[in-house]
Order: sequence, then C-alpha cells, then structure tokens
Amino acid sequence: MRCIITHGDLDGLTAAAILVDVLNQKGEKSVLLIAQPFTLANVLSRASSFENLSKLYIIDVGLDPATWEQTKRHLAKIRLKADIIWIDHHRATLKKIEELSKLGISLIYSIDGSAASIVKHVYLEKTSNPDFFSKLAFIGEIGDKVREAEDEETAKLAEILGSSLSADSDDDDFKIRLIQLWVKEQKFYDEEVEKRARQAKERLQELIKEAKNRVIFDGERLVLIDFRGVPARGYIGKVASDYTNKTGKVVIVIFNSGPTETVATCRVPPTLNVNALNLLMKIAYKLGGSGGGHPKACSIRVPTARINTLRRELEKLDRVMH
Ligand SMILES: [Mn+2]
Repeated sequence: MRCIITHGDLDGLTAAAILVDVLNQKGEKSVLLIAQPFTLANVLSRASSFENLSKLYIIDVGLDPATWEQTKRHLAKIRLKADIIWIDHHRATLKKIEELSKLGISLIYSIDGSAASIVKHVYLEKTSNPDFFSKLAFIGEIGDKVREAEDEETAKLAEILGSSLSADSDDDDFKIRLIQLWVKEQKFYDEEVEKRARQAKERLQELIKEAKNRVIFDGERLVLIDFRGVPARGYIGKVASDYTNKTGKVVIVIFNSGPTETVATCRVPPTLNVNALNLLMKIAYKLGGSGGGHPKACSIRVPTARINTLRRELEKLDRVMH
C-alpha cells in the first residue's frame, strides 16, 4: 500500500493528484493525508501504523526544524518497512539533505520550481491524461507563484481553486475530495468548489477592509497589521499580499494560532530586494520559536508570551530593510 502525505495548498494538492493518477494506472491503492510542516510528525505517526505500507511519498511539506527530532524518529520507524520519497522545493528540507540520505530517504528537489513542477517533470507522461494533468500542474505552479497564468481561463481556474481552499482552511476532507475530483472526473471544479470560492471572496474583501483599521506600525518600508482576535485563518497570506501590492511595502500580519502561539506572516513586494525569511528566522530563534517559507513569503511562530518583544523586533526591521 502507498501513502501520500501532501501539503494542503494548491501546489501540494495538484502535485498529489498527478501522483495518485499515475499510481492508479499501475493498479496501486494509495491513501492520502494532508500535513503542514509543523504537523508532519503527527501525520507520520498515523502513517506508521498502516499495515502493508510499502511506499511513502511526502509532497510539498517543508521540513520544520523545530519538530525535526520527533519527525526523524517517525521517519526512521517507517523506513524499516517502506521506501520514502520526499518531493519538495523548500530550502529548509534541502538543508537536511545529509540526514535524509542517512535515513535512506530519496529527496527530489527543485530550486526554482514548485512541487507541481517536479511531479509534472517526473510523472506527466505516465498519467492517464497528460493534457489535463499538465494544466492542473500549471495551476499548482500559479498557486505557489513560480509561474504566471498565460491566458484568462487558466487565471480564472487558479483563482477559483485557490479561493475555495481558503473558505475553511482546516477542512482536510474537502482537500482530499478535490484531489479525487481531479483524478476520477478529470474536472477542474464542481459546484461545491464554486460555492466555497464565492464565500471566500466575500470574506477576503471584509478582511482586506479590516486590515486598514488594524495597522499598528507604518514605517518607511514596513507595515505591521495586528489580526489577533480576528477569525482570519486561511486568509492571512492573501490579506498580507493585497496590502503589499497596494503599498509597495513589506507587510507582516500578526495573529494567534492557538492559546500559546503567535504567528507573524510576511510578504515582500517583488520590487524590494529583502530576504524576509532570514530576518524573521533570526527573530524566531531568539524568541524560542520556529518558522519557514521563502525569502519573499514566510511565517514564524513564537510563544504568545513573547508578543511584546516580537513586536519590537519586527518594528526594528524597518531600519534594516534597505
Ligand atoms: Mn509548494
């Protein structure tokens, strides 16, 4: 039996769909699970209990240094009975390549593409419908901003699918249904997707308006938005991107992701040459937190008790970003 653990964003889901189709062609059954970097250890612990597991794929889940020791133990246990292939494009994963290879895990990595780019490159010709799945991979690449839509139809598809995932970002069952829709019906979306996309667009517009009222720092290069107490899960990145596009400044949105954890999500405008990932990770380590992402789009998580220091350290970045 095969297990695929994938990230629940457009890139991860489209990449997983291609792989599921290829495994179906071979008559292989596959179980799908959704993970985020900091939930991977828990999801692996579920996967390790599957009987007859012979191959595990991890797709688009960046390695989380904060939970790595725990993750590594589960990987070692699974490795005793199954092959493990990790398909990824996050730098944090590449940094541990030696440890991964010692564990006997194969890493398929791309520097400039996304997970969908890698899976397309490796598996597209083996799918049942290369035309459909190549379009699907393109949508995944648009979702991760490694490519831009070349026509209106593709842009619209990426928009509807991307929005539908925001409406209830914890709903992993919907994400798995979406993969099944792509694989079984080879249809990009259905009524449920449209409905969710519509709801998400309305909610996003409300939150974009709300963001203006919640600016707590507006510097020369940097804006801080405080979304603590605002129910905005699944929309934070979009609100930050929107504000970045409108102002041309680096935007950081702070919110609570649980009773003890505060998250700072950052977006950098394409015009600014700022490596926010490096700057924010330094703050995360200093405050006993963790984080990940890309130089122009990243997040850190720190203990809520350190919120005042977090805010001070983030404001200081305005002077560093030149
Ligand atoms: Mn990705």
